[in-house]
Amino acid sequence: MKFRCLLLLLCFSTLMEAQSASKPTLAEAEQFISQAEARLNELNTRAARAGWVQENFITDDTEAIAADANEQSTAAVTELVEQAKRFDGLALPPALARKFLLLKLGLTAPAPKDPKLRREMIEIGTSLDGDYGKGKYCRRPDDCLDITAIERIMSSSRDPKELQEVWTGWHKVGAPMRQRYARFIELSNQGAREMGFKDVGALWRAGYDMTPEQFNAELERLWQQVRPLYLSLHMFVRARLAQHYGANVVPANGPIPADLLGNPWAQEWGNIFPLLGLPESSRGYDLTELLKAKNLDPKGMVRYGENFYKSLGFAPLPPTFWERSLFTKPRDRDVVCHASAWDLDNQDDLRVKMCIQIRDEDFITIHHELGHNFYQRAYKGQPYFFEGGANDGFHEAIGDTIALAVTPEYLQQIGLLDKVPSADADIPLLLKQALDKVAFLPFGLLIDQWRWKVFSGEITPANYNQAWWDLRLKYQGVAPPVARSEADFDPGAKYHVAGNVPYMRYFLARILQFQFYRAMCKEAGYNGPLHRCTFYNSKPAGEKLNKMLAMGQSRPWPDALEALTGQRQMDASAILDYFAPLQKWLDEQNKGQKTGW
Ligand code: X8Z
Ligand code: ZN
Repeated sequence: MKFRCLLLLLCFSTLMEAQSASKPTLAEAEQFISQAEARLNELNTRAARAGWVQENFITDDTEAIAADANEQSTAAVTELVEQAKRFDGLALPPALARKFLLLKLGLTAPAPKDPKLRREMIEIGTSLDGDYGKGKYCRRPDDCLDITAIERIMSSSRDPKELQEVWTGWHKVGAPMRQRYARFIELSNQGAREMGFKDVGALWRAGYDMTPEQFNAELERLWQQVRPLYLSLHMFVRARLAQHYGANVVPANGPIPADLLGNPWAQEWGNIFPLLGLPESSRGYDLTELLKAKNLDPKGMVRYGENFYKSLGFAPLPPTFWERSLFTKPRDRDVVCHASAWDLDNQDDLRVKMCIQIRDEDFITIHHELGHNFYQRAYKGQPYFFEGGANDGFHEAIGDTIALAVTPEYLQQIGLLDKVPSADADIPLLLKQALDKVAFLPFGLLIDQWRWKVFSGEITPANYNQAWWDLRLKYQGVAPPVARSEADFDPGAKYHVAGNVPYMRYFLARILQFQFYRAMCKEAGYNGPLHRCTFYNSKPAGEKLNKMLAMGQSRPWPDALEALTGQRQMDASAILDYFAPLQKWLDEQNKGQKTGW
């Protein structure tokens, strides 16, 4: 019996060797990919369910369960990538070759083949995400602030002492992550190398249908296009903040303290509009006030978002979306409040998870999240590997494109605003918009400049924090409000670093959304000043958008871009067009002042 068995085994392994040694055929490659798609689809659905529970109920147990599921799908990808090497060099039709590439790019955190190391990496990743979600700053033992409370204070407090204290308090969540983060980088880099990439950053940059060098050049080109606008905004804001807080708090020619910009990360500045010397009423309305006046609850806000998509011809969200989503921060447990959109089964189980506050910022974020959900549903007919954004910047841009069409005219049409303000309100409205959209650009660009260098080893744990603040200074012109050291780990106080979510996508999205918006306005037959356009109710604009969304990731992104905009290049001229009147106004305000820091 033993003998027979051994023989059988021998025969079997000889057969396998013969198969892997023989030249693989196209039919085998096709079969390999279709089996991989079925397997990963199932494992991902399981991991998504476990991840949903973990982020909605952070406990040691849910972390362990999520880590298990994540481990299984990560192990499967690692194994499949290894097996796929057999097909290297085989001439494949473009769509199939694309699937092989997308298989390799499927893991944001590639893991070592060694199961023990893989487990270690995944446990660290899950614990960092959980630590961010549980993060709190306790001013007093009975007064602990979570990130939602921190954001609220930083957006509305005008007391520099309080701002500095709360900023410093929140940034304490980073320090305990430092060592685990360094180990996480080490392990994931090992995984990337075993897959044939130089490091994880190289893997992340491989998802843009061009070489890493070309991608870097594209980023630089786009940044140089928008940098003058950012510098004008920075100069103006600094001068007005100096008037408000005094030159001892805001230096006339230096960087702006990062705690004074209305947001814990100084990434979007819209909340400090009231400090900039324009009368609050100059905008004609305040969206937060309108939402409050309507007595809207979080779900009601999401309904408005859904309604916009429906007006473009998209089908309503399924009932399960409303039953299963999280819209309000639970009182009695820790959740990851950072907004996200989920597609649990690659079919209809779409959800958002968000701790909604009744304010303008969240109204925009709701449209952003729904953009992910409508994209997910539009490409659900694609094969597994093509279920994704044309590139990740596209995914982040869709909802923002819709939110750009939330104009005074639109708000009036849906009954939130009585009277559309006159053209006098244009500059104040554009300024408010620029504080969010333009201020974000250098922030969006620098996070992964930092991370790519961390992955490549150019930034080491010994200078994590210094390098972070060097980039913040170089690109944003902001400085920490209190002295920092390598005992701190300020990158960890930003969700996407703790949660290992790539960030360049948001920079790309800030450029792309204006390009999409301009194209949809054109499709809707609009031809006034760009910033006044809404394409609410335009079926032609919706159809064009849907055409691009339905392509998913099946084609190189320039094809998708062309489908919506007719252009094959990312192009910052749309964002510049949109803000052209503001740029002119800022130039006048800034006369005689020094630019830069
Ligand atoms: O993370 C997000 C979304 C979820 S994908 C809420 N955003 C970035 C951030 O908050 O840092 C949207 C804008 C940038
Ligand atoms: Zn997003």
